Amino acid sequence: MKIGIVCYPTFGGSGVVATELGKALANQGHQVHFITYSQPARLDFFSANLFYHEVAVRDYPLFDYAPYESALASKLVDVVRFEQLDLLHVHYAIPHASAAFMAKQILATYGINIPVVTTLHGTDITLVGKDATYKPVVTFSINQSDGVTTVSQDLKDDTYRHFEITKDIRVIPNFIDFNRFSLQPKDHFKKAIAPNNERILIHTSNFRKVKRTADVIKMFQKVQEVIPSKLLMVGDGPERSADEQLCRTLNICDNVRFLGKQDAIEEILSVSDLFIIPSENESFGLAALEAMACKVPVISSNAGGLPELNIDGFCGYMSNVGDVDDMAQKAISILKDDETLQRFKENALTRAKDFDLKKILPQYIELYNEVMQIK
Ligand code: GMT
Repeated sequence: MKIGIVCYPTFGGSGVVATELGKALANQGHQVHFITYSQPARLDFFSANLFYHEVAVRDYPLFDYAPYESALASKLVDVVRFEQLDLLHVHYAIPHASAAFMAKQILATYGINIPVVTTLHGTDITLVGKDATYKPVVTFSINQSDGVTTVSQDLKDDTYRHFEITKDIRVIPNFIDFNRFSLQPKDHFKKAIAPNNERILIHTSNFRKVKRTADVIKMFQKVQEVIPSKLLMVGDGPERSADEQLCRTLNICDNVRFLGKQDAIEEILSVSDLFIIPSENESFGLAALEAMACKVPVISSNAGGLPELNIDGFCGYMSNVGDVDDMAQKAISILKDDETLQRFKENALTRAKDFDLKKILPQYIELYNEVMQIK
């Protein structure tokens, strides 16, 4: 197949899923064309089956806001026509699904019928998409897609709840590539962070409000009072400064390190003992799955699709959103002795295997074949 993938090329979960999916399809011999405004973060190598087409947005003094959606639609028309693509797969509804719809209409005037698959990732539905600013366009473009997927049952339910959707939605969860995410021997790194063999807790995100990063710090403050431990805060975003200030106020700076954005996240996860994800909402929680694949158990909130990933009492625990006392207590119960911690670590890996790329990739290929047949 010749597949066009549209995504946000950043470190965000939707861009990561889109890029990893494209790489996996290319490994299977499909030709994959990424169409976006800059090189996707995890597409930094050469492969014979991978192509990247940059969407250039022309600036003009008249524009307060450059029309990216029009530039993207035009680029899609161009790439589909001249690379003879079989299918477009767009990740994140806004503005990718509507740009794909426009491209599809234009391509029809050339006698080309290009099927479009839209994957909804979370905030495109739960936060941004349901806002009246975008809702009619999001509803329309989902309904016009030939195939629609969500990354969890919860996101599927939310989509039907908030939008008037006439299309069938298929749940295809996030996946993990064990070739990259698995426990690596990084003892020297562990020693540097936790010289006295303290437990290492970790949070990775884009530090947006929805991640409730302050809860990570508040629960850690309670954990480190009982168990000698360190906290690694990985990533960057709007809440980081306030979180750093909170650490100063709580007087725990010696035990907390803000590492900023990191590429080799699997190496940092490999020295970690517990992953914290207390999000207000989380359609799936790819960051938690990456941790589990590296044998790191998870303390999560029970919001959104997190209960579809984290099995309470097996590979971690769940708490109500904002209940930092409960999160701290449950973290302590996992970290308190080596035997318990080891059991949760093994279980985390066991659970991650349910989302092995090898199991999930065929579900996308099956959907591609279905939408190509009805075209
Ligand atoms: O988590 C974020 O803020 C990034 C966001 C995105 O759209 O890139 O991630 C969403 O998509 C991921 C991949 O499908 C999911 O694993 C995340 O749970 C989801 N984030 C939210 O729902 C907040």
